Amino acid sequence: MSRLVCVSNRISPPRKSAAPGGLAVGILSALKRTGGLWFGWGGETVDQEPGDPEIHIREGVSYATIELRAKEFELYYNGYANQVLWPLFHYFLKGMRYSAEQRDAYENVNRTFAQKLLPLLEANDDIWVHDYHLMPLARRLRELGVQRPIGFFLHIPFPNIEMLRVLPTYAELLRDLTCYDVIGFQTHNDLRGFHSGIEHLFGAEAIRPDGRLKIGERVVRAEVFPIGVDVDAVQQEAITALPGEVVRRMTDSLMGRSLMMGVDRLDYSKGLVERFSAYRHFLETYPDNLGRITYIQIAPLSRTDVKAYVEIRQSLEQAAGQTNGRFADTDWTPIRYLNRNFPHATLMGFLRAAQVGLVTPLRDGMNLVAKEFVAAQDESDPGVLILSNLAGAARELSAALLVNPYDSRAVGHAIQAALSMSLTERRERHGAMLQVLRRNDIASWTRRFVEALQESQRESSPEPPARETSGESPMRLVRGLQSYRA
Ligand code: GDG
Repeated sequence: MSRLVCVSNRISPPRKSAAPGGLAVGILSALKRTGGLWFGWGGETVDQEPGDPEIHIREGVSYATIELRAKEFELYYNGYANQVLWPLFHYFLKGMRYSAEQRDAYENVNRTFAQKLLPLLEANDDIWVHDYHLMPLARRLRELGVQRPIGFFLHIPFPNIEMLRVLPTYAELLRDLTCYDVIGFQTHNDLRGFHSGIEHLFGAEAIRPDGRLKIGERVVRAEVFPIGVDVDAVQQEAITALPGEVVRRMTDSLMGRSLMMGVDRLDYSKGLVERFSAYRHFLETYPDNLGRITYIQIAPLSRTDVKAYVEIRQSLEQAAGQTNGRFADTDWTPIRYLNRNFPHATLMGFLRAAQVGLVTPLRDGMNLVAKEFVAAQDESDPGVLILSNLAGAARELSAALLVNPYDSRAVGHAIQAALSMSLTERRERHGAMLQVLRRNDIASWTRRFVEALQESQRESSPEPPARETSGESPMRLVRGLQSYRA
């Protein structure tokens, strides 16, 4: 039996509440199911050469964390990953700041990841790399002799070649991706974007009629694996949290008013400025709702060292202040805007308590909050999801009220429609969405990807030569020690 090794930029260390972020939520659910190793940066930067990985084992999952050099981390993470790749892949060209120095750091960090991971690998590993921080990792691992299957899943959108071509090193990026055996995308749209790049670089014949890519002698699978949620776990969390102290205090404070909830990392791609303006528009257009609805927006801070994130925070504080200043009464605040982090279960309780879920990113790979909102609802009296048609989730959740997040009038109308929707229609829409979520939950996402990875190995080489390891694997030694570290 093979072992699953997940690799991501940042790992959620054991004994700490999961960091807010869809990637961590997805990987952890995958590994809890299969067991295996999660390898990534542990959150510490150093001035000298990073040491060996630290390893913790908990509930069948091994966590191996590495340190990164402070200077390099700044250029790689705040720089190339989040000021080049993130804005570009989300179609925000204005926010993109390219520099060759950042690009070099990105390459170096990927080389470090490969070097530090190599000694931990075993002969039967299937390696699953996550997200845009680590696109060159397969190339680096191959250079070190790794022959096991390596898959890559992109959690964010993949742009069309006309957008990708803005990146000076776009060809290298595409070539690096073809070093993987399986490349997974959230939606068909992203796969089409990737295909447009492959066609541009290698010609249309590189995409075979069966969908496989033929790049030189290599056959690569590029497919769609929309990430899902653990429906039963979310439901259970929501039901349990609802009567708990924190959620109870919140619902009591509503004094019978309708609740509209938004939960997003504070990120310009999540469309919060546009959302606040749509809500203002709604209050102006439908003044009967004044004093009758409370909108709670939870937006934990993220990437606080990147300028664009500092700016968006200021704009939001201003926008929330303006709306509250204009419409609030002595006993009512229209927007409660919180930059706090909550335990996941509490969030699910908040979502269950809401009559409206407002999820309006300007561009999003998938958006798990939209799926969690549906899963958290009471099936007999469900709330209504308002969802951006520019989120990957809109493909599956077509029974939501779909809106263009830039159109504040349309979003305002959707809020009104959600608040006045009949129980029959709410149930119909919710039932349809729940069915989709159950069919494609987090377990089937993991299973489908891992199966594709294993099949790719059988397809390309029936008897893969194992990488030679001398003596006992360090991973096995650590398992023997059963070292637990907080
Ligand atoms: C990336 C892609 C894709 C939120 N606040 C807290 C918290 N959360 C949880 C939510 C949800 C997750 O974090 C956020 O996931 P999203 O999908 O909404 O957004 P990204 O972080 O941008 O995720 C995205 C995803 O990867 C998965 O592939 O869907 O498109 O951008 O689960 O509930 N969790 C905790 N405290 C919080 O305050 N514990």
